[in-house]
Amino acid sequence: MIDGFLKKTDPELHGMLVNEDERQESNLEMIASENFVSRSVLEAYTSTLTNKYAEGYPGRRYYNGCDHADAVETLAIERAKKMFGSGFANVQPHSGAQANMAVFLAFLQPGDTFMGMDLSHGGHLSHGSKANFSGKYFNVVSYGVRKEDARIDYDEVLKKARETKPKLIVAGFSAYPRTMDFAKFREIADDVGAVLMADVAHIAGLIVAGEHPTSIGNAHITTTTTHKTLRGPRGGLILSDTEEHNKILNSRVFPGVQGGPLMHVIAAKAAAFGEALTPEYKSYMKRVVENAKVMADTFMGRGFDVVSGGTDNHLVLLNVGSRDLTGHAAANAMDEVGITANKNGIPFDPHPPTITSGVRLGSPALTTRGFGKDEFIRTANLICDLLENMEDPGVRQSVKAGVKELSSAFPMTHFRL
Ligand code: DSN
Repeated sequence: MIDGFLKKTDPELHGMLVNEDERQESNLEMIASENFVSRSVLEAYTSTLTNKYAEGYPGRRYYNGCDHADAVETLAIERAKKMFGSGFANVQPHSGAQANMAVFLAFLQPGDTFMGMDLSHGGHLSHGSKANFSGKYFNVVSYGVRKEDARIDYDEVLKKARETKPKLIVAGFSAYPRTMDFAKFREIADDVGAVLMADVAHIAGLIVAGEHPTSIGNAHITTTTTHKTLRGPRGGLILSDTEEHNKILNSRVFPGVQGGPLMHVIAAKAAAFGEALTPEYKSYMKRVVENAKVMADTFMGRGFDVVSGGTDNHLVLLNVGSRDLTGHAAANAMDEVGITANKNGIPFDPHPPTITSGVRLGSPALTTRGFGKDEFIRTANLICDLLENMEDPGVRQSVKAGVKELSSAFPMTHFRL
């Protein structure tokens, strides 16, 4: 956190926030959807724009006093367009799920059919889970991955699309370690006359840096969050290809699903987008992908089952079920020694989402911290040591010591002045 008044005015809350700073610094953060923002992003996030109501869009606000808000939002929009090479951008969604909701409201009526990846095969809650608005208000047809190789079966997607005639198809995921073929998805969408929406929340940074084929030009609409590989503040973003789509999406974000935009978050998005346009960011993303690969190779070298036999992106899905463990037990044991990850369902998982047979691990945050291949190999080996000896307190102690050594060697200096 940025030190200032809080320590004096509210020591109780200050203490809690410092505890979180310390947790982030002493633990190894491997949740694939998390990252560490720069000091500049954090500073923009804590700006006085948090005080400002700015319903509407630049030049067309419902409140006065928006000149500076307009300048900031326009800057964020221009940078977003430049980053992705897209024609139009809406930087107001408060989150990825709200970005997706706005797209659904733009192209679907309640009861209409859309297709999305099954949550248990790597999709996302907002891609049609029954527990989410997307699954409650629309008729959802889910596609998944093949049992043999855990890859999307595009022939099966086409077959299902022809049978069910969805109005919209979502190409996106939160736990698919392989390259997504957006061109193939567009062929399928065109075949059935559907709108193609790409949700690139996890791989946005890879796309910006050229480490994953882009959805722009294939998908009619692309949504993303801004806080994962993009390394910005928590929030959402919508990119579109035509004036007509942009117009309807703008109206679905505000006033469709949101009120006033979070202008301080939009300022922090502008700061992060500025960083993502630099050569340093490009080289960071290259390292993110290399580090995930080296991590997957290390697990497989130790005889662990990595879903799909490796990774093309920033995440690795470890099948701990094949070692008679649950994701729940494995992720908790990792947490105890200071390695933060999340239990995750794997395709055809026999366990429910609260238990699971998998652990999802990502390289973005630790790569930001400065970890290179050697450190990822060491970290993966520590995880294997732990998972092979779950009941051995001596191993736990030595893994914990290894974690401490690694975290101490990479202080989070990028945060500080
Ligand atoms: N919860 C995010 C993730 O961890 O992938 C997706 O919204």
